[in-house]
Amino acid sequence: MFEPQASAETIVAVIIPALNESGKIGRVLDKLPRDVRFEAIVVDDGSSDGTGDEARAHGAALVVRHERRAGVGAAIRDGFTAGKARGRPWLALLSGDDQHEPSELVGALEQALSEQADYVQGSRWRPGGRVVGRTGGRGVGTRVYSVAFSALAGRRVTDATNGFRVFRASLLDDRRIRLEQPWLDSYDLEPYLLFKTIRCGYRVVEHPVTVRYHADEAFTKMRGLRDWWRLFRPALLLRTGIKR
Ligand SMILES: Nc1nc2c(ncn2[C@@H]2O[C@H](COP(=O)(O)OP(=O)(O)O)[C@@H](O)[C@H]2O)c(=O)[nH]1
Ligand SMILES: [Mg+2]
Repeated sequence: MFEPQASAETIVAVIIPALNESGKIGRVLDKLPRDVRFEAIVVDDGSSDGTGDEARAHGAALVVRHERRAGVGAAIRDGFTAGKARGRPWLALLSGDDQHEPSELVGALEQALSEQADYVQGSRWRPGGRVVGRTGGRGVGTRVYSVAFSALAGRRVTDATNGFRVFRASLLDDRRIRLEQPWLDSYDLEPYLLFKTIRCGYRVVEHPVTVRYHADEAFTKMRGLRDWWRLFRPALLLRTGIKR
Protein backbone atom coordinates (compact mmCIF):
# COMPACT_ATOMS: atom_id res chain seq x y z
CA MET A 1 0.00 0.00 0.00
CA PHE A 2 1.18 3.48 -0.80
CA GLU A 3 0.49 6.27 1.61
CA PRO A 4 -0.83 9.32 -0.22
CA GLN A 5 1.81 12.01 -0.03
CA ALA A 6 0.91 15.30 1.54
CA SER A 7 2.18 17.10 -1.55
CA ALA A 8 0.41 14.83 -4.05
CA GLU A 9 -2.38 17.26 -4.59
CA THR A 10 -3.32 19.65 -7.37
CA ILE A 11 -2.68 23.14 -6.09
CA VAL A 12 -2.16 25.16 -9.29
CA ALA A 13 -4.70 25.63 -12.07
CA VAL A 14 -2.72 26.71 -15.13
CA ILE A 15 -4.96 28.88 -17.29
CA ILE A 16 -4.19 28.87 -21.02
CA PRO A 17 -6.24 31.18 -23.27
CA ALA A 18 -6.30 29.96 -26.85
CA LEU A 19 -7.76 31.37 -30.04
CA ASN A 20 -7.11 29.18 -33.08
CA GLU A 21 -3.95 27.59 -31.69
CA SER A 22 -4.28 24.12 -33.19
CA GLY A 23 -0.85 22.64 -33.80
CA LYS A 24 0.46 24.70 -30.87
CA ILE A 25 -1.88 24.06 -27.93
CA GLY A 26 -0.99 20.36 -27.94
CA ARG A 27 2.70 21.24 -27.84
CA VAL A 28 2.11 23.52 -24.85
CA LEU A 29 0.19 20.85 -22.94
CA ASP A 30 2.79 18.16 -23.73
CA LYS A 31 5.40 20.35 -22.04
CA LEU A 32 3.50 20.85 -18.79
CA PRO A 33 5.42 19.47 -15.83
CA ARG A 34 4.61 15.84 -15.04
CA ASP A 35 3.71 16.87 -11.54
CA VAL A 36 0.27 16.41 -9.94
CA ARG A 37 0.48 19.86 -8.40
CA PHE A 38 -0.41 21.35 -11.80
CA GLU A 39 -3.50 21.00 -13.97
CA ALA A 40 -4.29 22.80 -17.21
CA ILE A 41 -7.48 24.71 -17.95
CA VAL A 42 -7.65 25.76 -21.60
CA VAL A 43 -10.11 28.48 -22.57
CA ASP A 44 -11.00 28.00 -26.22
CA ASP A 45 -12.09 31.48 -27.24
CA GLY A 46 -14.37 30.69 -30.17
CA SER A 47 -11.72 28.84 -32.19
CA SER A 48 -12.75 27.35 -35.52
CA ASP A 49 -9.74 25.05 -35.97
CA GLY A 50 -10.25 22.29 -33.40
CA THR A 51 -8.15 23.93 -30.66
CA GLY A 52 -10.49 22.56 -27.97
CA ASP A 53 -10.33 18.97 -29.24
CA GLU A 54 -6.57 19.15 -29.46
CA ALA A 55 -6.42 20.46 -25.87
CA ARG A 56 -8.55 17.57 -24.61
CA ALA A 57 -6.47 15.04 -26.54
CA HIS A 58 -3.32 16.43 -24.91
CA GLY A 59 -4.51 16.15 -21.35
CA ALA A 60 -6.20 19.43 -20.40
CA ALA A 61 -8.09 18.87 -17.14
CA LEU A 62 -10.82 21.18 -18.43
CA VAL A 63 -11.62 22.98 -21.67
CA VAL A 64 -13.88 26.01 -21.29
CA ARG A 65 -15.45 26.86 -24.63
CA HIS A 66 -16.63 30.28 -25.77
CA GLU A 67 -18.94 29.80 -28.75
CA ARG A 68 -17.96 33.28 -29.92
CA ARG A 69 -14.65 35.06 -29.53
CA ALA A 70 -14.86 37.13 -26.34
CA GLY A 71 -11.26 38.43 -26.16
CA VAL A 72 -8.11 37.35 -24.42
CA GLY A 73 -9.02 39.11 -21.14
CA ALA A 74 -12.46 37.53 -21.10
CA ALA A 75 -10.89 34.14 -21.78
CA ILE A 76 -8.40 34.55 -18.94
CA ARG A 77 -11.10 35.76 -16.53
CA ASP A 78 -13.25 32.68 -17.25
CA GLY A 79 -10.23 30.44 -16.75
CA PHE A 80 -9.53 32.04 -13.37
CA THR A 81 -13.16 31.53 -12.35
CA ALA A 82 -12.96 27.86 -13.33
CA GLY A 83 -9.69 27.37 -11.42
CA LYS A 84 -11.16 28.94 -8.29
CA ALA A 85 -14.33 26.85 -8.62
CA ARG A 86 -12.10 23.77 -8.59
CA GLY A 87 -10.68 24.97 -5.28
CA ARG A 88 -7.11 25.59 -6.44
CA PRO A 89 -5.20 27.93 -4.13
CA TRP A 90 -2.84 29.04 -6.91
CA LEU A 91 -3.55 30.18 -10.45
CA ALA A 92 -1.00 30.42 -13.25
CA LEU A 93 -1.13 31.85 -16.73
CA LEU A 94 0.66 30.71 -19.89
CA SER A 95 0.10 31.65 -23.50
CA GLY A 96 -1.47 29.05 -25.76
CA ASP A 97 0.82 29.75 -28.72
CA ASP A 98 3.89 27.95 -27.37
CA GLN A 99 5.90 31.05 -26.45
CA HIS A 100 6.49 30.04 -22.82
CA GLU A 101 8.28 27.08 -21.26
CA PRO A 102 5.69 25.28 -19.09
CA SER A 103 8.40 23.39 -17.15
CA GLU A 104 9.42 26.74 -15.65
CA LEU A 105 6.18 26.75 -13.64
CA VAL A 106 7.82 24.45 -11.11
CA GLY A 107 10.59 26.94 -10.26
CA ALA A 108 8.10 29.80 -10.21
CA LEU A 109 5.82 28.00 -7.75
CA GLU A 110 8.76 27.06 -5.60
CA GLN A 111 9.95 30.66 -5.53
CA ALA A 112 6.45 31.81 -4.56
CA LEU A 113 6.35 29.31 -1.70
CA SER A 114 9.88 29.90 -0.41
CA GLU A 115 9.66 33.70 -0.62
CA GLN A 116 6.07 33.83 0.58
CA ALA A 117 5.09 35.80 -2.48
CA ASP A 118 1.53 36.49 -3.53
CA TYR A 119 2.37 36.94 -7.19
CA VAL A 120 5.24 35.79 -9.41
CA GLN A 121 5.79 37.69 -12.65
CA GLY A 122 7.85 35.95 -15.35
CA SER A 123 10.74 37.97 -16.74
CA ARG A 124 12.89 37.26 -19.78
CA TRP A 125 15.27 40.02 -18.67
CA ARG A 126 16.17 38.64 -15.25
CA PRO A 127 19.45 36.67 -14.98
CA GLY A 128 18.59 33.14 -16.08
CA GLY A 129 15.76 34.33 -18.31
CA ARG A 130 16.13 34.32 -22.09
CA VAL A 131 14.66 35.12 -25.47
CA VAL A 132 14.82 32.49 -28.20
CA GLY A 133 14.38 33.59 -31.81
CA ARG A 134 13.99 36.95 -33.48
CA THR A 135 11.63 39.31 -31.69
CA GLY A 136 10.93 41.71 -34.55
CA GLY A 137 11.28 44.86 -32.45
CA ARG A 138 9.51 43.48 -29.43
CA GLY A 139 12.70 43.30 -27.39
CA VAL A 140 12.85 47.09 -27.28
CA GLY A 141 9.07 47.58 -27.13
CA THR A 142 8.57 45.39 -24.09
CA ARG A 143 11.47 47.04 -22.26
CA VAL A 144 10.24 50.56 -22.87
CA TYR A 145 6.76 49.47 -21.85
CA SER A 146 8.12 48.00 -18.62
CA VAL A 147 9.93 51.21 -17.70
CA ALA A 148 6.74 53.24 -18.15
CA PHE A 149 4.63 50.66 -16.32
CA SER A 150 7.08 50.60 -13.41
CA ALA A 151 7.09 54.39 -13.11
CA LEU A 152 3.30 54.42 -12.88
CA ALA A 153 3.12 51.43 -10.53
CA GLY A 154 5.89 52.72 -8.26
CA ARG A 155 7.81 49.45 -8.39
CA ARG A 156 10.37 48.16 -10.86
CA VAL A 157 9.08 45.32 -13.01
CA THR A 158 11.53 44.32 -15.74
CA ASP A 159 9.06 42.51 -18.04
CA ALA A 160 5.55 43.73 -17.33
CA THR A 161 3.99 42.38 -20.55
CA ASN A 162 5.19 38.85 -19.96
CA GLY A 163 2.18 36.54 -19.90
CA PHE A 164 3.86 34.03 -17.56
CA ARG A 165 2.34 34.57 -14.12
CA VAL A 166 1.67 32.55 -10.94
CA PHE A 167 -0.40 34.00 -8.10
CA ARG A 168 -2.59 33.21 -5.13
CA ALA A 169 -6.20 32.66 -6.15
CA SER A 170 -7.25 34.62 -3.06
CA LEU A 171 -6.12 37.84 -4.80
CA LEU A 172 -9.32 37.61 -6.80
CA ASP A 173 -11.37 37.85 -3.59
CA ASP A 174 -9.91 41.30 -2.92
CA ARG A 175 -12.76 43.72 -3.61
CA ARG A 176 -10.29 46.33 -4.90
CA ILE A 177 -9.32 44.03 -7.78
CA ARG A 178 -12.27 44.16 -10.15
CA LEU A 179 -11.58 41.83 -13.04
CA GLU A 180 -15.26 41.61 -13.94
CA GLN A 181 -15.22 45.04 -15.62
CA PRO A 182 -16.04 44.80 -19.36
CA TRP A 183 -13.22 47.16 -20.40
CA LEU A 184 -10.82 44.38 -19.39
CA ASP A 185 -12.07 41.89 -22.01
CA SER A 186 -9.04 42.30 -24.28
CA TYR A 187 -5.32 42.82 -23.63
CA ASP A 188 -6.04 45.15 -20.66
CA LEU A 189 -6.76 42.45 -18.11
CA GLU A 190 -3.23 41.20 -17.51
CA PRO A 191 -1.59 44.61 -16.91
CA TYR A 192 -4.62 45.56 -14.80
CA LEU A 193 -4.06 42.57 -12.53
CA LEU A 194 -0.33 43.21 -12.16
CA PHE A 195 -0.80 46.93 -11.50
CA LYS A 196 -3.54 46.35 -8.91
CA THR A 197 -1.57 43.60 -7.18
CA ILE A 198 1.37 45.96 -6.73
CA ARG A 199 -0.72 48.98 -5.69
CA CYS A 200 -2.75 46.93 -3.20
CA GLY A 201 0.50 46.09 -1.43
CA TYR A 202 0.84 42.42 -2.25
CA ARG A 203 4.22 40.76 -2.40
CA VAL A 204 5.26 40.59 -6.06
CA VAL A 205 8.48 38.87 -7.17
CA GLU A 206 9.99 38.16 -10.58
CA HIS A 207 11.09 34.79 -11.89
CA PRO A 208 13.44 34.33 -14.88
CA VAL A 209 11.67 32.66 -17.80
CA THR A 210 12.13 31.81 -21.47
CA VAL A 211 10.17 33.59 -24.20
CA ARG A 212 10.20 32.00 -27.64
CA TYR A 213 9.60 33.58 -31.03
CA HIS A 214 9.25 30.74 -33.50
CA ALA A 215 10.54 31.44 -36.99
CA ASP A 216 7.78 31.01 -39.64
CA GLU A 217 5.03 31.00 -37.01
CA ALA A 218 2.76 33.79 -35.85
CA PHE A 219 3.46 34.74 -32.24
CA THR A 220 0.83 37.39 -31.71
CA LYS A 221 -2.68 38.35 -32.68
CA MET A 222 -2.16 41.92 -31.52
CA ARG A 223 -3.22 44.48 -34.10
CA GLY A 224 -1.01 47.53 -34.22
CA LEU A 225 -1.28 50.56 -31.99
CA ARG A 226 -4.78 49.87 -30.78
CA ASP A 227 -3.69 46.75 -28.93
CA TRP A 228 -0.50 48.34 -27.56
CA TRP A 229 -2.71 51.08 -26.16
CA ARG A 230 -4.82 48.39 -24.49
CA LEU A 231 -1.69 47.04 -22.86
CA PHE A 232 -0.66 50.49 -21.75
CA ARG A 233 -3.90 52.10 -20.64
CA PRO A 234 -4.64 50.20 -17.40
CA ALA A 235 -1.58 51.67 -15.66
CA LEU A 236 -2.42 55.16 -16.89
CA LEU A 237 -6.14 55.02 -16.19
CA LEU A 238 -5.68 53.51 -12.73
CA ARG A 239 -2.87 55.86 -11.76
CA THR A 240 -4.93 58.91 -12.72
CA GLY A 241 -8.03 57.57 -11.02
CA ILE A 242 -10.07 57.52 -14.23
CA LYS A 243 -10.67 53.81 -13.77
CA ARG A 244 -10.69 51.54 -10.76
N1 LIG B 1 -5.26 38.13 -29.41
C1 LIG B 1 -6.13 37.32 -28.88
N2 LIG B 1 -5.63 36.26 -28.25
C2 LIG B 1 -6.51 35.44 -27.68
C3 LIG B 1 -7.90 35.73 -27.73
N3 LIG B 1 -8.50 34.80 -27.06
C4 LIG B 1 -7.54 33.98 -26.63
N4 LIG B 1 -6.29 34.36 -27.02
C5 LIG B 1 -5.00 33.68 -26.71
O1 LIG B 1 -4.19 34.49 -25.86
C6 LIG B 1 -2.80 34.15 -25.99
C7 LIG B 1 -1.91 35.37 -26.14
O2 LIG B 1 -2.25 36.05 -27.33
P1 LIG B 1 -1.15 36.71 -28.30
O3 LIG B 1 -1.92 37.49 -29.30
O4 LIG B 1 -0.20 35.68 -28.79
O5 LIG B 1 -0.41 37.72 -27.31
P2 LIG B 1 1.12 38.15 -27.24
O6 LIG B 1 1.98 36.97 -27.50
O7 LIG B 1 1.26 38.69 -25.87
O8 LIG B 1 1.29 39.21 -28.29
C8 LIG B 1 -2.71 33.23 -27.20
O9 LIG B 1 -2.60 31.90 -26.72
C9 LIG B 1 -4.06 33.44 -27.90
O10 LIG B 1 -4.47 32.31 -28.63
C10 LIG B 1 -8.39 36.86 -28.42
O11 LIG B 1 -9.58 37.17 -28.54
N5 LIG B 1 -7.45 37.63 -28.97
MG1 LIG C 1 1.77 35.19 -28.40
